[in-house]
Amino acid sequence: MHEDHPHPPLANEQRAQLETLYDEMRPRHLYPLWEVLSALVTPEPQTRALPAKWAYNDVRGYLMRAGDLISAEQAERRVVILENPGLPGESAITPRLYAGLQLVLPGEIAPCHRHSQSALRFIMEGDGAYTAVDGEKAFMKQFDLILTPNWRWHDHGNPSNNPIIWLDGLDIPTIRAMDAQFAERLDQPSHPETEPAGSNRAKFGRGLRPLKAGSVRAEQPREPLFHYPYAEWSASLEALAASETPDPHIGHALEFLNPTTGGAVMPTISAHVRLLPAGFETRTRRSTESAVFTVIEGTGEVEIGDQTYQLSPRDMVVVPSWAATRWKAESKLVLFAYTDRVVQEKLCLYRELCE
Ligand code: GTQ
Repeated sequence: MHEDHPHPPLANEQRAQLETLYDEMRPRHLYPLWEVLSALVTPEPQTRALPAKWAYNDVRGYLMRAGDLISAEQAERRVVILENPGLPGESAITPRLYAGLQLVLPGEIAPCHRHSQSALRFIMEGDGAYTAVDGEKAFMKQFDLILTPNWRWHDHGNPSNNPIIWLDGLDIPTIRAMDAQFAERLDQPSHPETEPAGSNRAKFGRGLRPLKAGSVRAEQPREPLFHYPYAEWSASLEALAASETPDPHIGHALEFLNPTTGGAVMPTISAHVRLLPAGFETRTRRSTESAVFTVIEGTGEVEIGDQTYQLSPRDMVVVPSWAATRWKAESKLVLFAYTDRVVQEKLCLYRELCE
């Protein structure tokens, strides 16, 4: 297990007797740890996930073809999954995260359901469609972030004249690893309206929260704020960039927060945006979180492990755990990212290595 303490070699006769022992153990579902220990307990993270990049227009082409072949109602969710090339068949972009591009055509409704998985939507194209969370609509604009936290009813509708496409980020593999998944459909396509559109932002998006008399806290969902508009986060990011020198490893960065906890937006997914000024190159960084990035604005390059990808708007890349990563901005580069950092922090596992 440790290279500085090599194991004494096995004699041939000893090896043969051990193999006999293993043969007798195997039908009883018993295995020798010492044969696998070094693969189980590794000095550094060993992930099956590989770095990868998807160009938006490439995925969009397949998604629009699917749009001609199957309705949102028939599909329940019309989504092309971005699958990590190292995790074939797992519907996962990292061992803990899922990614897909979802299309809702004008006039369509993706019917109301709820599930144990938490989801975020990052709007890639179109405006005027909505996600309703427990019957409150959030109307989408390009590059808005919308959450559908776990077990909240959600339906998507597109009353606009243009197709709407967004990046779905879910914790499907994490919840699968817990064997804790439940899901149900509402008996009608759209949840009845419970609150006017925008209520969540008015009540929780401005550093305020409802107050009631008495010692009992006003009842509210765990994640009451679920819409983070581009107009707001980009203004904050520009203001930050104007007021500080960029962090040498990640540039200027702002994390999206749950206003009731000051922590990550959902129990299993962290999300943030970054701005790298034109010409800026980060230093190399590794972290145990796995991350999905999309380019909002600008061009540049990213090195992820032994891969180098050219970046242009709406490209999507996946950074596996512990892959050495370096970003270069050609023009001003703005990125959106979601990661599993919050899970690792709760488990006291999160680590970074900054060179
Ligand atoms: O919109 O609720 O990409 O349930 C995968 C599963 C989207 C959704 C996905 C889902 C959804």
